[in-house]
Amino acid sequence: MTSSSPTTFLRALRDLDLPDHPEAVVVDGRALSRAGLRAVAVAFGARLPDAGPVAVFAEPTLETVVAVSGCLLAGVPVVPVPPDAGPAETAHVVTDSGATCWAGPPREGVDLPVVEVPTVADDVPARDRPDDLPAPVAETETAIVLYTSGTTGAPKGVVLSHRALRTGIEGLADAWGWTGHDVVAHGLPLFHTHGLVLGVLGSLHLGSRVVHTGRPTPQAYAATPATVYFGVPTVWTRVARDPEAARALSGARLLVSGSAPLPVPVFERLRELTGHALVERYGMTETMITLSTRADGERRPGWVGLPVGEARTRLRAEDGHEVPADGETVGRLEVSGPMLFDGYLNLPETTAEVLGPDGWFATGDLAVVDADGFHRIVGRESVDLIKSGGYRIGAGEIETSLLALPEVQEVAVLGLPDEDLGQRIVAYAVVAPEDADDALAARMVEHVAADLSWHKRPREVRFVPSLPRNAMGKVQKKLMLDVPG
Ligand code: MCA
Ligand code: AMP
Repeated sequence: MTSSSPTTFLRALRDLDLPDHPEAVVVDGRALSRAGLRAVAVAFGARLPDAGPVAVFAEPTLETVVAVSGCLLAGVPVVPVPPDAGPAETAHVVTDSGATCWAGPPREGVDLPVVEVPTVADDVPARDRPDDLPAPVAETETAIVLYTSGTTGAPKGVVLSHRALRTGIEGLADAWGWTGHDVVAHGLPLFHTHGLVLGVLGSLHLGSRVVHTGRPTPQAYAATPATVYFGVPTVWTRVARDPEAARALSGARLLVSGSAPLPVPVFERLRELTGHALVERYGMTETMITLSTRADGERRPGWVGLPVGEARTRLRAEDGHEVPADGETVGRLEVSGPMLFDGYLNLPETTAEVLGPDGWFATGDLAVVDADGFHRIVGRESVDLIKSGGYRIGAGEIETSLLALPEVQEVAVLGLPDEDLGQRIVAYAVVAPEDADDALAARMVEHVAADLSWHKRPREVRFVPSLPRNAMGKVQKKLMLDVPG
């Protein structure tokens, strides 16, 4: 296939050749068949004013699925907007992406024409309901722009083509034996790769049914019959603490964990309770899913397995040489393949720092590989990229936000180990002694939740007399991580 081939992403939604089901897509109890979804998605696409990107308020609703699918079928880039983002972050996403319209309820910080999202054919006037699929765009066209955090600055738009999404999903179909016979269940956010691209769009490409549980609680998973369950480690940690819910998942075909490291004790506990060794996979917004254990292969606790589909990996030492595949020597993980992103929107220099002209992307993760090609992720190079509950959060953006409060003189944000969230966001702040009280700590948390997003709020504030700095004045975060308490 050449790079200019027309897109076939969302094949099961385009062709309707696989068996349909009245509940092919269920979100929080509301359902559509694939034929029904296609009709309303095409009608939504027909309402778009131009070919500009569409900002979609990505609540976990059927409307979000319709709007995202409608954009992709129409060949128009889609920009999911986190529903918990504050006005400033929402405005940044909308402005930076160049979105020309808005799909969702009115929102502070958004001044774009609104396109109504239909959810049932009855909502769509007959003249708007031709269900004629628009001609597919080239595979190399942008499908989606996903905003994600870096170590500093505002979130960056990760530009992914139809080809990246298709090849990424088809690699997972091979690794997991994922077919139209599956029912996928999850309750993850619909503005990231895991919940939206894999859970929803992957199902619409491969023809599996998908059920979004509203929230990713153990009880909701237990109450949802499915063959494949997706969760971030926090979800699996909570399931492991609820034996009744865990046992309800025993009949599944696969339980899949990703987006952050799955603690080995959680893997072991779930094996006892469910009889399943979880499949663990590793990916990034920029790369889709690079590594995974296989449905038909070894599952090793603490390891993320083999390259998925057309993904290739290499591990490099500081001197640029590849490290030996001995299962011990740590190297910087690099990835190449057709599922890679095309760059950060409007940021060619930042893109060039991580994506080489040879097509290799530097992930910023440290890993080891053994002689069988099995990979283990050891950690990240930078302490400034935090993973909390599976969300990627930049320490820098939280620090910038907190420094806007007049009481905060200096601040350093760290991700400290947390049994539930993997890492919890802790803000170490220098303030005048008379200001250092619970009221200010609460205000700092609320400020970040409102200014950035709810999931970026510090879970804890610690007032300290000073921050450790080196001779250059740089805060020594690694030293702070070594100090208990
Ligand atoms: C939530 N709450 C709020 C708000 N939002 N309150 C006020 N304002 C808000 N905006 C309340 C909830 O109602 C709830 O209250 C409480 O806060 C906690 O909510 P919960 O959602 O349970 O949050 P949590 O416990 O902090 O989060 C755990 C979580 C969440 C559910 C696992 O972190 C999550 O959804 N993570 C998924 C992240 C993800 O999908 N990452 C994938 C990135 P109450 O309890 O009273 O009801 S993509 C990626 O990494 C790649 C490519 C990959 O490899 O997958
Ligand atoms: P995001 O762009 O939100 O997908 O975050 C990507 C980052 O999540 C990666 O660079 C890793 O640091 C981390 N990550 C994802 N999956 C795993 C995993 N299975 N084990 C360890 N880290 C992971």
